Amino acid sequence: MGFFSKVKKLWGGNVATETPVEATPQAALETGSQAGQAVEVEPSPASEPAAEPDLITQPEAKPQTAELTQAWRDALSASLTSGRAKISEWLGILLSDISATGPDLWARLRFLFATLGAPKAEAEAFIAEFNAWATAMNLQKPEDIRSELRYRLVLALDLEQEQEERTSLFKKLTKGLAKTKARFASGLGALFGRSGGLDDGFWDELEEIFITADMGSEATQKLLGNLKTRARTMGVTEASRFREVLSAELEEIFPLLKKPKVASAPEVVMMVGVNGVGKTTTIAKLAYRARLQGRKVLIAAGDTFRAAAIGQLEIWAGRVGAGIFSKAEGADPAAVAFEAVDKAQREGFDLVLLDTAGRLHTKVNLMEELRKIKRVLEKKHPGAPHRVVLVIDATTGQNALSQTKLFHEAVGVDEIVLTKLDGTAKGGVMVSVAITHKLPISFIGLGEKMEDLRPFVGEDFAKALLGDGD
Ligand SMILES: Nc1nc2c(ncn2[C@@H]2O[C@H](COP(=O)(O)OP(=O)(O)OP(=O)(O)O)[C@@H](O)[C@H]2O)c(=O)[nH]1
Ligand SMILES: [Mg+2]
Repeated sequence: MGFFSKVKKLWGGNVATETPVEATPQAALETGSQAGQAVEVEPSPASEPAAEPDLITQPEAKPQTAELTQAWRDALSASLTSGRAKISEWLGILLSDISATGPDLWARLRFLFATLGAPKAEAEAFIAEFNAWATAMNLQKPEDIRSELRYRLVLALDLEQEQEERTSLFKKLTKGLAKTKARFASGLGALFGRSGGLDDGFWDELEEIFITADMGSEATQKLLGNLKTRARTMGVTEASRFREVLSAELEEIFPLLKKPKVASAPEVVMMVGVNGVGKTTTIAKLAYRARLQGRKVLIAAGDTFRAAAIGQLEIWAGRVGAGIFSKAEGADPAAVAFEAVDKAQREGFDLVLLDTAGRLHTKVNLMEELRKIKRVLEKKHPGAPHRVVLVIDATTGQNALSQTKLFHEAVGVDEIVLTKLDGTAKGGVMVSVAITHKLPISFIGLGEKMEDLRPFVGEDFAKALLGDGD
């Protein structure tokens, strides 16, 4: 569900092209702002016209300026009604001649939302939040403003699955994987280019490539076994056709992510992982995503070992517009978890993201503590934690395997977030984790910005890794 839950039904030709009518204050109230009202609205059939009271008006305070000429309005409306959501096209029109945030941009955004029939309260909340973020993060470069606005609109309007957005993410993934690809694929090109069949020499060479790519011996053996079977099934006997086999195997190697069943709100997500892997920043990024999708998010500071960890979370919560629950340094993390869920239940939060400490995984205490937190959560809120998410730093290579084993045995990991994939040559570790532990990867971190955490798609990963140019 996007933030503008009622907008998507209008996409694809049914956008309001008439001058939008003014929303009554009552209608604005009924549509609710995002806070505490993340009510799932079933999209109605595309043919259903928008309810008039939900439409917002053109900005009254600002008379038509050069930026809001009729020609500009017509161009934007035409782009929006052209049948498909071509994000870059309408975003280009929206931002033409705009180089800074300010009244001109807000007026244009109001027109965009009015044309889409967005509830006024949500449109105003979007603008206010974007403004606050741009100020807090000191967004000044036009490309940063554009990139931030695009991410926000894509999530708010639920457009992440649109082809164009997927293509843009794919490009980013390819860029992030460049070093891994260089290592993983160096040698593959020569191997696939040679004439002849899949003889022992071929398999030995392939094994060496996998080992060099930091895949580890256990995963390498499993992968080789799978590939032999797959080559037989596909009837591939030539080295020159082996790329198809490897590509098909990689596309299927990553288990699919299961949607958690949440019988009653809040959904509780427990983040685990060793020191410095990116747990806290990933929590901020996940909170940010969820907020942009219209959910009410509470961050719980379960890493009570360092005051700085609590402070870091408080800052992030403030920035991304999430609630925060924290206790003093040294407090019992299980008590933090319990009280945070209690607060979430009382105050109608949709999602609780629980940070935990990440001291060395070789310390047994940490695992005991995590088990205790899990037990307390289960007791407090049946079904919780709905997801235990293990954060892994891609740059650690083979250590990722032992970390996964330890955390999985201790608390049962549901999914993995792989951070710092940008700039490392060790991304091949994803393949070994998937093969060895059969755990799905939900998100990958491709940089330090909020928008750099993106859903993982195995098929795209395989394509990016084995695509042209190796
Ligand atoms: N390049 C890059 N840096 C990242 C990514 N994710 C996190 N980081 C950086 O990694 C560093 C550590 O992140 P934290 O979120 O503090 O890690 P943590 O796991 O909470 O660490 P502790 O609380 O000390 O256990 C920060 O500087 C982040 O900006 C990513 O995907 N790419
Ligand atoms: Mg942390």
